[in-house]
Amino acid sequence: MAEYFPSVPEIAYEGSKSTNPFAFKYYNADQIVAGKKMKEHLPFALAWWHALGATGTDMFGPGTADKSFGKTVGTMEHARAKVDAGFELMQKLGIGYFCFHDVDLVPEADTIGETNKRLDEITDYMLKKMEETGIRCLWGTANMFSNARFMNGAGSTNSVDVYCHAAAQIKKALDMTVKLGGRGYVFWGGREGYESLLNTDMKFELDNIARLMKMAVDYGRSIGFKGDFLIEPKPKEPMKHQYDFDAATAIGFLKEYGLDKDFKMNIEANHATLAGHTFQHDLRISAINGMLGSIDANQGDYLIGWDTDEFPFNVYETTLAMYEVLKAGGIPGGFNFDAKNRRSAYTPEDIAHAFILGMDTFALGLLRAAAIIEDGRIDQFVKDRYASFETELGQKIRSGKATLAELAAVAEKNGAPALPGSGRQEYLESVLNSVMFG
Ligand code: XUL
Ligand code: CO
Repeated sequence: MAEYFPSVPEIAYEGSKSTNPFAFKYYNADQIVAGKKMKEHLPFALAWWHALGATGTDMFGPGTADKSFGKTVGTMEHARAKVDAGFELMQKLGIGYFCFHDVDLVPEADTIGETNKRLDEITDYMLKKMEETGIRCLWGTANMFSNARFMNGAGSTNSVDVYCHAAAQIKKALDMTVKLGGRGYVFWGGREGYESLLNTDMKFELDNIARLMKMAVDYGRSIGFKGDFLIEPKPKEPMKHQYDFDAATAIGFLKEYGLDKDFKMNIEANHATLAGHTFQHDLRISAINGMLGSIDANQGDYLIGWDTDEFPFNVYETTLAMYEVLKAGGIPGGFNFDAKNRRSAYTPEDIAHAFILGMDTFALGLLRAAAIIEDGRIDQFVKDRYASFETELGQKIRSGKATLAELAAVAEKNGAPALPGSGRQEYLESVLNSVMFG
């Protein structure tokens, strides 16, 4: 079989002193960290759309990377070459999972029936590769934002015909996710939002999105899908305002419509920062609600106001993210590199370097997060900070048994309270640095 990345060797762990550009410096799959192998903490996934599809095109110019894999783009031959290239890349990098949109896999045909036939053919081919290699599917999804028909959204569209088309795509994407044994099914509502409230019935749209999700859950469960449905929040881009703004908003929506038992969050770092939060914030919000499902592992650029989908290299961010993941006892999903090379890094070797960077950055994050927990100073500080609520009165408040009048009487008796203990932020930041850098 043709080799699509002949200049990329199998990537092995060589340790932090290695200067080999084609080696992991920190990601050592079988190394035990906090009681588990690194590869079990970090089920990495390749995003079909970026790794095998994105060419670096932007608003001002065409692609710079050749992702034709020697075939004519838009043909089934090309679709099969992408499968071969993708599995070769995943095997060379030791990546155990992939994620896909329906239209990442095959060119869309004029009719749903013909597109579905193509999808059956390609998933048969992928299944064979999966059996040969042991590589698995992390999650599937339907692309309900690229085609012009979705200009006003899918679940939030004003057109009942478009709504039906979205239903057909979700149904097929769920069939494929089950066929490929996917752990999750994602809803990213790229066009589920609005540009102007002058033309938008917000309540109507939210109700309809929830109805579509409910139908998806009913159908998914009826065909044996046991994994998590996932909402991937994002505040804006492409729409001015997107309904799944951030984790807190999406969780509120799921609870409002009774969908919270079937759904969890797929938190993307760059989406969290676009919402004005840290990555860690949205992970914490998800975790405390029991809804930390999966992660889209990338990073944004703090100077740029859109979704740059960069491979992560910010070790502070991945350390604090892995701290949340470890404290939550792990995630049922995985770490999908929803990330792409920069436009000027267009060669096949650049793709390998990008994954090495991302995997090493998360491995470092895992190592440092485990060290923070092991060190214990930060966790102990947080516990001590709330110690006044360990008193009898504090316990009564926490168990919901105290009344406002009773507390007012205590306040009157005690007089003005002393200032609460210092937050010691700068001290804690220096603890973090000393644990991270030794
Ligand atoms: C877009 C984005 C999507 C989802 C899947 O910002 O993150 O690629 O991950 O539709
Ligand atoms: Co994403």
